[in-house]
Amino acid sequence: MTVFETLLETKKKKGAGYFILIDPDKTSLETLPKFLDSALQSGVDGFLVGGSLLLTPDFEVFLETFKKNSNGVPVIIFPGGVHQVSSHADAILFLSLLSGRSAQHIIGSQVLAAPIIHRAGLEAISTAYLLVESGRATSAEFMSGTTPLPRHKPEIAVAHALAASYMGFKFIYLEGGSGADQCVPDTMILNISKAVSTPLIVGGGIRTPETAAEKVKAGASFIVTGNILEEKSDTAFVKAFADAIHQL
Ligand code: 1GP
Repeated sequence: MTVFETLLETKKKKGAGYFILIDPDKTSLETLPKFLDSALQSGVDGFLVGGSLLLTPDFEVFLETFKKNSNGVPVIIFPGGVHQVSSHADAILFLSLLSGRSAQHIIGSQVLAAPIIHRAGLEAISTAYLLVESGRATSAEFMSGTTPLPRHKPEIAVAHALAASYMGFKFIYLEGGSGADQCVPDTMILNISKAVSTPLIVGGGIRTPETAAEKVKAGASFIVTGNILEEKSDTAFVKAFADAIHQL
């Protein structure tokens, strides 16, 4: 079974899935095994690994350690650039920044990355990446130099999601941005989920299990949390997220 098929099964069985995002620049190799153990006990469905920058010298070693401690739960690269590819992961989100109008971020970097991904034997999961305005400039917005979708214009977001679905993307990632002030609005998620059947990943600024549950009720298939677990990562808190997201 591919990673994508496994994730679809998770959604079917649990109602929605929970992804934890780990930025290699913010997590030390020493603390990683303990953190992963706690996350696995809590019922996480997948790990996303990546960041806007990569100051950490060894992405390969980081992913190798990650994979060894992930107990079979999918490890998926969430790349901030073409330099974030490793054969130690199970899959990579093959992102195209459809909310922007930069050819480089829609297809240019993808052409550079494709042969590297092919050589690494990684499963590439095509993902339409839609940045959504979230109160203040985020790293993704700054680094890509693109304008996010206006948060109070769900119809514009729906048009982008429809385009993504007609283009055959496997996932649509609605992204408020790491550490966003405001997360993706429920109305936007609701409108998009009514218009397309492509599974929606929603992340950015989700700080409580209650907020995560609201996003699932609005139509999110997968929820991502990153920053909040850098502040607080005890097993009970992570489990509260998993339980709020698994609504079946
Ligand atoms: C960012 O969607 C992810 O790419 C997670 O965001 O770090 O704000 O949880 P947070």
